[in-house]
Amino acid sequence: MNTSLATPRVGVAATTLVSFSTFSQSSDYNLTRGVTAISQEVYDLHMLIFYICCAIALIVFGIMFYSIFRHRKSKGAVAANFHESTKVEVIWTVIPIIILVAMAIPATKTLVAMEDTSKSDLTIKITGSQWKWHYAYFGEEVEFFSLLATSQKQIDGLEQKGAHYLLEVDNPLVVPIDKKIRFLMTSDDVIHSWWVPDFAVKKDTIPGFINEAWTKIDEPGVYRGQCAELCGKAHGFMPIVVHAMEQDDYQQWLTGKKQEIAQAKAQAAKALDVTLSIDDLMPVGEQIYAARCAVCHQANGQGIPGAFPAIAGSAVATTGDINAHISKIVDGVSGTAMQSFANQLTDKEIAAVVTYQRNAWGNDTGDVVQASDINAYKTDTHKTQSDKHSTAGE
Ligand code: HEC
Ligand SMILES: [Cu+2]
Repeated sequence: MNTSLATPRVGVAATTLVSFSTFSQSSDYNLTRGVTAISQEVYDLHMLIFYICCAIALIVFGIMFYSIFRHRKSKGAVAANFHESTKVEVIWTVIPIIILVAMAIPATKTLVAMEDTSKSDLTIKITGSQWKWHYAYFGEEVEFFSLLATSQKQIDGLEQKGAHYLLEVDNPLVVPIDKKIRFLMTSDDVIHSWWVPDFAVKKDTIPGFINEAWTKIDEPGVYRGQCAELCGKAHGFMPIVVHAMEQDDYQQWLTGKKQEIAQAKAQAAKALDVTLSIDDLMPVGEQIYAARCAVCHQANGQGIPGAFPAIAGSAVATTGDINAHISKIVDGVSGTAMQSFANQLTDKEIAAVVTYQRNAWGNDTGDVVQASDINAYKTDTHKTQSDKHSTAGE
């Protein structure tokens, strides 16, 4: 700071100016510069238009306050009385038009660049659903769900909140740097919005629609974002985490992920031959329930009246027909928030969570459901459906 400034008041003004320019460097209050060429462009555009607005405000209010002060009544000022001055009207129409056009030209250029998804190196489909993201890499057979990883204890205030509270996930999206990545975005239920400020990407994901966006990241790093469209109860609990890596690291990750997926498939197949005891299934089921079901049906199984049914004491989870219970999880209930978990959980996981629901919170049915039961249910219903199709065709 310049110490030669005469009065403290000027000092304050100067400090404000200094912090104003550092403010544009990096600030919690300003837009981020981000880590892509587009985000830099968006940032520059934002600052340019902000400064134009400041200049306009300064000129307009300057003239206004000067005029009020200079031509005040106590000085004996008499108001001029004129109507329909064509000259003035032309001036106050033409000047704003020039300013607007001058702002629209760079803004349009940036917007057009943001929409241009051509010549991409890699395509990733992003699907939002209540309340998680699903990523599918085109041509790679790699796809996975990405869920909030913050523990319920932190959310409930029973544990110290971590550095990335509500901004951490189990499976981050992993992408290479310096490659043009095209995103195809859609939703399975309501409208969500995939937003990562560092990329200047914020796009609605709409059921039945596919929106496009793209990014090309300059620096390796971990970038975080959130769903930016109010999408229901756990809207604030579906963060986005992107790991941007050098090409080699990315390839290595991709190979590892493919192995992981293949292993999981092999394990799921093996699980069909295994008969587990209730003591084996309950802890697994409890964990899955906490991670995947409690957000709606609540940890105590009581649900939320009017929105999510209670599982504790529910007829579906306590009486005879276990397939009716399995159906809720495998098929979902169409038109409601109860989605199909057939592709989100393995047969063993579904078996565990069904067993858990049938024996927790005083549901004590003693029923034990095995992975093979889930598999049998899937095969049966599939067969019935194709039977129906063939009958309909006759
Ligand atoms: C996004 C919210 C949501 C999530 C997450 C969710 N459910 Fe549901 N679930 C519902 C809703 C809503 C219904 C009621 C559907 C209807 O109208 O029949 C329901 C119904 C059910 C029922 C039938 C209850 C009854 O008595 O009718 C069962 C069983 C069930 N869910 C199990 C699960 C399991 C297991 C999970 C986790 C793997 C889960 N749900 C996750 C919203 C959810
Ligand atoms: Cu959302």
